[in-house]
Amino acid sequence: MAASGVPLDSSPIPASLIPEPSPPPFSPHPRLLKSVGNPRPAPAASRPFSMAFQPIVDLEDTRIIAYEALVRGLGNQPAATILSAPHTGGRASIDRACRLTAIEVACSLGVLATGADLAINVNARPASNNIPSLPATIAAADRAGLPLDRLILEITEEERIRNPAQLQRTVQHLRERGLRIAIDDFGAGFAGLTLLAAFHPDILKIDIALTRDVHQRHTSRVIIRSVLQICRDLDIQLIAEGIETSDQQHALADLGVRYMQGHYFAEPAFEALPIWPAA
Ligand SMILES: [Ca+2]
Repeated sequence: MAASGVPLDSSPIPASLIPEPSPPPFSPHPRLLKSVGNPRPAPAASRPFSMAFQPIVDLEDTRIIAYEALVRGLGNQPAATILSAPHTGGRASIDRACRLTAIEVACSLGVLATGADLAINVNARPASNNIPSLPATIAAADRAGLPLDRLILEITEEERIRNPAQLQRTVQHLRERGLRIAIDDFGAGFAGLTLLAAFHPDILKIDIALTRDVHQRHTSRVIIRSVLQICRDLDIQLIAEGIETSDQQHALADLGVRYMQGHYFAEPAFEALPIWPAA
């Protein structure tokens, strides 16, 4: 993407970018301390949630390229129980807290030493149809020692983007800081060709809606083959989500899909970084 008119790394964040309030200090859940073997003083107050991590795998090199952080309750309750609960500060506040927790927990678990990147989720805010500029998230990565080029932002679009120019500016600002941008859930809801055209992502994650029956549906295979060609032409990394069976994996591999994520390879692991292939 062209970089003209976008501030450099050391420049102040443009006023057009949405500010992100300073985070509270991170307080890991006591159970986490046991799993990482890195004792810290007992936290005064734990966060109301924690994280699970699911690998994104490279079928060609047989290695994990990234872990996606997925919010969970302290008892490994599903994300919906956290995200649908009322929170002071609203959904944007919980989304931000999730990102900060994901970075802190992943780094505590040793994601840096694995060589894999960390993927965290960002919602395009319905109120402004934009994404936040994430200074608190960037500061959390700095505090945790996570280089920004090891961080992937998976952008989910909850409503149709009405201001693509502003979205482009924010995305360009983040990419100049070294972060990589993924379009999440491509092919579902509003995350489609309009978002792809609005900015040039580094990564495209194809939604389970397209991969679920890929081995049985000619139409899905034709669409994925076409999307793969778009990604090759635009130098975008394509990841297929929701892989649950060997039939799906083989059908996608036959199409030329190299990167995949799903239960077939590894379940999301609560407060742990699962290995793949399993020993
Ligand atoms: Ca995601």
